[in-house]
Amino acid sequence: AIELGDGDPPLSDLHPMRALFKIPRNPPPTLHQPELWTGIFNDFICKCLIKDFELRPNVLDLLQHVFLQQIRGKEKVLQKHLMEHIDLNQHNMNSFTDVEEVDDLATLEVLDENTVADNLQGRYAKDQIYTYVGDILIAVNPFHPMDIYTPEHTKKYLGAERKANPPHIFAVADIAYQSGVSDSTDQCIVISGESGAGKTESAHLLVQQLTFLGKANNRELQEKILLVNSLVEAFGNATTAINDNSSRFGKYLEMKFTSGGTVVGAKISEYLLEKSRVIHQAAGERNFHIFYYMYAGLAERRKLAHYKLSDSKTPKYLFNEHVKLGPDIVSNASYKEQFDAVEQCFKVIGFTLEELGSVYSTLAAILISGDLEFAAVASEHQTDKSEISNIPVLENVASLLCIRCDELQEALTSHCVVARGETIIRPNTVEKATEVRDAMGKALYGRLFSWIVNRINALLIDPLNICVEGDNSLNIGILDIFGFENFKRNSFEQLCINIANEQIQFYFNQHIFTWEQDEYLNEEVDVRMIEYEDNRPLLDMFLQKPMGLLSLLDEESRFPQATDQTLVEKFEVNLKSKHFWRPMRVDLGFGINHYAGKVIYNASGFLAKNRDMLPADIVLLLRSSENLLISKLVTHPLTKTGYITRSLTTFIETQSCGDSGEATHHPRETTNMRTQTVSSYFRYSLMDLLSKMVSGQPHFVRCIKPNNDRQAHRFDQEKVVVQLRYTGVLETAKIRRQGYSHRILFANFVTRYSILAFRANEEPAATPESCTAILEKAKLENWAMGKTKVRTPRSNM
Ligand code: AD9
Ligand code: MG
Repeated sequence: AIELGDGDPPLSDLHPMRALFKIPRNPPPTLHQPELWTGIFNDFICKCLIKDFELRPNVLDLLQHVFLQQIRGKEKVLQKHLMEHIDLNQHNMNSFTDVEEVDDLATLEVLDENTVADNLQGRYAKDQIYTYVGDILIAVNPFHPMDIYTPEHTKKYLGAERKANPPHIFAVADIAYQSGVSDSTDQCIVISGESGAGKTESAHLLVQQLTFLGKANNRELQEKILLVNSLVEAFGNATTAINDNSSRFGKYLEMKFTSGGTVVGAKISEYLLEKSRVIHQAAGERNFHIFYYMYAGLAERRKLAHYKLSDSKTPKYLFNEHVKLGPDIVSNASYKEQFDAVEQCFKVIGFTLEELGSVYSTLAAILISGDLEFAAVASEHQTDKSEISNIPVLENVASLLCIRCDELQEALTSHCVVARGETIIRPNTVEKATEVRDAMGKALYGRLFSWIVNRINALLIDPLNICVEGDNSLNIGILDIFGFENFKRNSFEQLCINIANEQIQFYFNQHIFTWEQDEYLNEEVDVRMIEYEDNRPLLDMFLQKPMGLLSLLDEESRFPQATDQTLVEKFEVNLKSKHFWRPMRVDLGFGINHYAGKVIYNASGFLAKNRDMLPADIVLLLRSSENLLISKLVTHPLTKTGYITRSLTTFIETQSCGDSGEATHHPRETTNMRTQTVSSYFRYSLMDLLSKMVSGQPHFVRCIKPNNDRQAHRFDQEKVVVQLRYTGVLETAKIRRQGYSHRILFANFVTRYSILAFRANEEPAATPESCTAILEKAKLENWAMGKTKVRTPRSNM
């Protein structure tokens, strides 16, 4: 310990060292606590100097010298302590766990993976889940209810200066709203992050705040807008292995305001619903929520029989070894509540009771159709004929769809072709009939989903006609898509989802890059051109015509004889990109090196999924339904609102159903039927989405998942760092490091380093001159003086 004389003042009295070292006032440390001083000095050197400038012995010596002088004659003892504690050669940034937490990571003196993660971790431990990186909001999923979304919080963030409050998703809504109204420009809030990171929750909170900001004096409309998400998500979300409420579609919700900022309506665009989930779910996963809600809700109302649903046998489409019809579905109180809530949403938004009944009938028909069974019929001439072996099930489906039973049987077990001008009926094999059954279930669900979305839009796009023509109305869009996915087995759905994420990432990069450049321009700092990793080559590989992956897929889908094997070979021959490879020993496998990591896809089923065929016989039959909704679902176009809608569901078969030879479909059957593959529609949707996003000023929310177990208060640094890396938060850091990326406000710089050039009791002004004096005195090199900040290149620690 250091021996001090009685008269020694506490060191905290020395100004500006107190500010410099953040010496606690109460109680102030004295020289009796050398370990505290050592810690402070250590902290100071490491946090400021090493990080602001590449560590140079001359600076360190100088600083030590000044520091030791400041504490008046106790050099030797302190020096010994210092040397013991600071092993500069083995200095490791990561050992500093007491990183100062900041609201805005862009103000961190070090912007590397570990510092950022440390910062987020420190904040997360205090339930501060939101942090800014410049104008981007990072949201770390708390995995427990938070009390920061109360009406008081809503008011607190209303038109407030950003710095006045801690970071918050409400602040993003506010900024988007204020800039929209004041600049009269459309705004677009892009939420990204992996599955379960909190995108959908964030989207809800944004709508909540924007509805409040839009001060709708029409409470009814306000209520309707708030219900839209819940309603659409009941149909488009499902339990997956990762997230109990996983979005299985992309959603762009636009809120429409008058130029004065009053909310007048809303509109949803939906993208790429994962229809295959209707007929099959991976182990541990479930079908779309609505099926379970409806089952439980109808059971409680004793209406299962009305919709021909069994109360004793789980429908195949819901069957899952972990889900029992009785205890898990029918008696599930939460499902019943959800059903009531969904019905309430429908009613409040304006759906009629008749429409509701039709929706339930369609859902029930889909469920029951999954139980249709086919058996092979051997006959003299045809050995590949099939028939339905459970006629009562067929009758139920036909009755719910309001079509004729015999016609349904025929449409499932045979198909019409025209050969040499003659219409021929050809039988379907059991396999083919099963495919048709499943195609019908998927198509009905997809179309029902689109119809619901369109109906909501018709009811909610400025229902009161407030925005008269000529009024420059304002749109604020909120994009909530499915996050990047990499499962053990990845199929066509994952490919589309990941390409969409690739596109969003590209858009993000563009903006961050531009933002960075603007900052240099504003500060009038001369920098060399910054290069950055961009994923454009990957996007080109997917989207280019005619040799991009999607084009190749479409081309192959046009050949009846093509197989998934020939498809992968086509990819291999034509995709000349370092981002594509064929893994050894994986049948039908191909690998893509995505921005967020390598994914191995299995091409099995790609062609069928891309063709997404629904036989014309089924379309025509459904069109004849006496149920208006059903016939509407299969009549193109689906929309009455004039807005672009998803038309994945309009894909119907125009090819020869895999039949060989010269047979083609009867012309009558293909009239007015548009052929479009999933991938070509997907490409079109991406462009549609981008055009919407580009037309508005973007705001980014980056959701981070802190652990894989959905646990509250658990922060897995490694997992977070991976996300920071691929979401581009760290890419921004990388870009910054290449130039004078590190910036310190004059005032901060002077406070921090004045002792290098000024006496301890001096308080130099926060001017470029003071900063220059310090920089020159300390013989620092490679710095640039901006208009408000000193800039240095940061060392790559
Ligand atoms: V996916 O790509 O659609 O599978 P999301 O949308 O990113 O995914 P979601 O918003 O559904 O994730 O969040 C997952 C779960 O995290 C929610 O069901 C909540 O239980 C939890 N969560 C997310 N954000 C918050 C929050 N702000 N407060 C409390 C939250 N819980
Ligand atoms: Mg979601």
